[in-house]
Amino acid sequence: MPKKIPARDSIHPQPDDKRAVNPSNAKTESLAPFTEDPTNELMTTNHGVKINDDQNTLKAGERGPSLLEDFIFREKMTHFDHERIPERIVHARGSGAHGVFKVYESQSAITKAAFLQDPTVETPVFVRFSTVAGSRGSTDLARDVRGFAVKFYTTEGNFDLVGNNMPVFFIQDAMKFPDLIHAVKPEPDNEIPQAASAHDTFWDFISLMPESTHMIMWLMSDRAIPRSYRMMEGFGVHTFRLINADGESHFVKFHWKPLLGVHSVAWDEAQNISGKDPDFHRRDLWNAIESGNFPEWELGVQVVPEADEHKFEFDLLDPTKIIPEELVPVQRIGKLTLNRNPDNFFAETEQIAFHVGHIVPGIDFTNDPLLQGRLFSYTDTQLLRLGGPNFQEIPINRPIVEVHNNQRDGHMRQTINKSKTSYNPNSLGGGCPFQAGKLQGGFTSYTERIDAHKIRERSRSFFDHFSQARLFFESQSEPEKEHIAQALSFELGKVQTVAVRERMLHILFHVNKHLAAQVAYALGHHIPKDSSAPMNQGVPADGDPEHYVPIIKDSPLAVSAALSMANTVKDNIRTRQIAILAADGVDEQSLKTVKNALIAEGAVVEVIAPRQGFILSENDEQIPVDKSLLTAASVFYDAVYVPGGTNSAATLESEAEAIHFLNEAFKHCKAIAADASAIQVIEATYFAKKLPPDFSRESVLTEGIVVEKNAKQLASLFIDAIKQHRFWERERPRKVPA
Ligand code: HDD
Repeated sequence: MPKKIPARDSIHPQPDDKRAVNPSNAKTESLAPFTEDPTNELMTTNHGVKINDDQNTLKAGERGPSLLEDFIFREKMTHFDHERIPERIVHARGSGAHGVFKVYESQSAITKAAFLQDPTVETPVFVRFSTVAGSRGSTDLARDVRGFAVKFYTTEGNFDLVGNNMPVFFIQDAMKFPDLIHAVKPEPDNEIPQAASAHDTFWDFISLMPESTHMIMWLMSDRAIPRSYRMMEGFGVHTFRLINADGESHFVKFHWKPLLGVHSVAWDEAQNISGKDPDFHRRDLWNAIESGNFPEWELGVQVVPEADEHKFEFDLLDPTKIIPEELVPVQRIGKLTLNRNPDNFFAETEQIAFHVGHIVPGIDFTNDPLLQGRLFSYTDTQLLRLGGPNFQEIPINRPIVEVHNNQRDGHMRQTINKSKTSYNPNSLGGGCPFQAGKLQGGFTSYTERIDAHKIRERSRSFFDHFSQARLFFESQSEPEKEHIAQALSFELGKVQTVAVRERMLHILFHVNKHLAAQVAYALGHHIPKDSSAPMNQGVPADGDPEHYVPIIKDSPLAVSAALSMANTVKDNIRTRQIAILAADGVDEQSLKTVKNALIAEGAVVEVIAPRQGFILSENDEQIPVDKSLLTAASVFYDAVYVPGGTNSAATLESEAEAIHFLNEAFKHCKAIAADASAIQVIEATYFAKKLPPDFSRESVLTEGIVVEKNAKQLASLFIDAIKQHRFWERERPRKVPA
């Protein structure tokens, strides 16, 4: 039995360490015996022998050769040589955290799942967010789908909700998954580009797969460049089933709704962050949890009774379709809170093994052909990645309930199974372990009636590829539409093969003619007129091209408000990062008034000055500097404030980096505030001339620029502006030279 070591929190409780108050839960306790802490311990080999010298190899004489006998060196080096495991074939780049889930009220009417019954029960979870295409070391800010995978350690075993931050997928059948990923990953001859879809093979594939059009709209939207993992929605994508105690089934779509709202960065900002801090999202998640700003999401469900399966214009089994919230509202049934960072990235975040097939009684699959294929892939991939069939024994993967079955042995087996029998039925082991009857919580699959021919085909109900792509596009605000057009122009602009670009224009034509025209113009192409030609997806198996011709129709809904990020939560500034640009001679009164007001609203504020250390205020007070203009950049912040003070303003006005900071913040549509006495700094920016002659209260909501004498008044206007997140209207008339 390994030594029982207390979890990190109880070893090093610190006064300001919010982690110390984390409730311990069944998963924390299950991890504790495997947790190592070197504090006040002596160094040993892996076999427990104390090490006297970790600096030198054993040698034949001071200047002689090293000896093979040196078991300490051999062990250390061998372990090092074997430290790496294959990265995930997709979603390699990720970041994770521990947390808890609580249901608001019993969901017994629709499901018997134990973790959805009792509002007093906290279910431990581990969540991993990820990008899809990039390698482990790639940037967080790539234009990409984000993975949103949640492992619930329930009292009935593990339930994994392995979702994304977009509610649909590129393809309808898992058969196409390797093709999709081969197309988006770096090209095979030169392994370029890293973590980017802007290249020929991706768009070649997409242009031949009209079923991907809806997902492409999401991918080209700002959803693909989130401000933070904490500000993303999550979706289970497929239609699943919920099963209640009477065996009744309801179809369900799972949603995660972030309490901070859904926010993104600008594309130029994303590219800039990728260079300056490729760990931007990882750092943001880590810092938020370390500082006690625990990220929260509500679990939402859209529930469709079994009898309504065929009520919709689309097929519930088609993963390229959403159920618009106007048709079936999202009911918020519980809350997820991430409250503890992992102790060790590799042991927890890297080794966690999700599987869409990990379900518990009360939840079941549907026949969505993408979901069905996923049911095979996830265990298969862990066998390679984690090295064998015992990956479920890795501490982070263990359920909090006991495991008893007749599976045995294999590489790295940890469990010491007692009993002479490892087969069932048996009499020598008393018949143990027993099968669990229904009343004992044994899992039984939903008894769906299937009466069908074996057939390698796709249902005709899957062939409307454009109506929801159009619904998504039409539901966007004007700036969001503009961003989609720009993203498509960027991505297709990187494509070398003219025929691929042309095929994509034909597809876009079916979404929105104006969008197709805008992109065609940017690419220097003709606006497509006839759009029927390139719609087949290769040669159909039965030789009948009819089977691959998309159905062109409209969605019964013109727009769906939930699809636009413009309608998201904008009522708070919690955890927003605010920069205060200051220099020696700053007016400490206004600096402190505004800083305190921002902190009181939950923002994170940093003072940035020409150099690190301290600045001296007008009244010779020392004000600590958090970052210098050299290490900070506007792209790390959501808003910027310039306090008054004649000398400070004069210094900043002549400091090119400070002016660039402001110009760039303006370019990226962020809230900017300045004390009236620091107006000369604003006047030194290129955008000053674009503003109305006197900046007033009225200018705040349209432009997000506040210039004000009274610090309290300024703080309140500035806070209102930051709540808006970004002032996208500023982008027109463009362009900004920052
Ligand atoms: Fe997948 C990982 C989400 C389709 C095969 N997938 C993976 C992860 C997420 C998703 C979030 C990372 C989990 C983690 O953090 O460890 N995948 C999705 C969603 C899909 C989807 C929402 C469509 C609705 N995936 C999909 C298909 C297949 C796979 C169709 C194959 C048939 N996915 C995998 C995989 C991965 C994976 C190869 C790589 C690493 C892993 O599983 O553990 O098995």
